[in-house]
Amino acid sequence: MKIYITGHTNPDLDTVASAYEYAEFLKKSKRYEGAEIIPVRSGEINKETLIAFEKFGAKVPESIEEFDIEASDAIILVDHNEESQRHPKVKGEQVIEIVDHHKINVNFNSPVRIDVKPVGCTGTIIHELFNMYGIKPSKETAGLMLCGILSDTVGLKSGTTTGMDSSIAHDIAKEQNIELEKLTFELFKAKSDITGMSPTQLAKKDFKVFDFGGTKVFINQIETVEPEKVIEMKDVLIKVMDEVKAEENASQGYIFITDILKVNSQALYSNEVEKAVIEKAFTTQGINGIADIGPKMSRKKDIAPAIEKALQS
Ligand SMILES: [Mn+2]
Repeated sequence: MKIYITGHTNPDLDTVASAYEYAEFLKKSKRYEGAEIIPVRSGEINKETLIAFEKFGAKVPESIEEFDIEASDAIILVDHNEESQRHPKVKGEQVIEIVDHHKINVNFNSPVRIDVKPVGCTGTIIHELFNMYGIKPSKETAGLMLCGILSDTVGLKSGTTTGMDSSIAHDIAKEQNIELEKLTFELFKAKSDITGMSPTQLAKKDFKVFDFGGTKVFINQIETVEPEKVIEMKDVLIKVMDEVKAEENASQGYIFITDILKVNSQALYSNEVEKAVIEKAFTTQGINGIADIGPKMSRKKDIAPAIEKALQS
């Protein structure tokens, strides 16, 4: 039997890294002895992910597209659970485990092992599992965990950061003699690099599609140290949104531009319905397609729940 481990589509650093990390955990803990464990990625990796894998000498998982997944194979989801964020090759009946730190929105026909914790990063949960089983992650895996934590918690500053994320990050940094601030800055720089990206690519840079009570909502987030560079492109970004929404089967679509140094986000919307949702969700006022939503950084904790709530009422 083969067991594939995959993160969400349009992958970010934590999602690709946690597939790699969890593969090592399963092999070392011998949970599925005899099975072939294969970490994969559900899409092209971004610059930040590439830098992290290169820095720690880890091999980037191959694309799920390269494999013929058979009905007898099993699939493990890391860093996501919702059907709208799974790769089309992932069939619900093949899922045997979920390791995640997002809101749960699943429905399976058979029992599934689920490890979900409200921490800042999936890598943190996997690190905890290593500890619980008395095994140690390799240097590469620990390095990726550190990068994933810094990326997902925006340098341990996001509201999603827990003491567990912070202490694991500090432990790994100490063990490998890494300066946290320096590594954080390297990742921030890679994350903010939008050179060569078309408006459509930028509009889909880091998006997720949510199903909020039947309404499909596209939420893209651009985390950057140079928000003005993105805001300069506001009008063209808004213009491509109709096409992007159609492609992703979403009836609403938003782009959030997050200034990761100043800890502030602005929302772009493309019609009056979306404008009303943003104004209600964040008690703000939109002007010409853009609204300041204040010191909010986390899509999971600050942004998506506020939109879901505004849609419900
Ligand atoms: Mn994550």
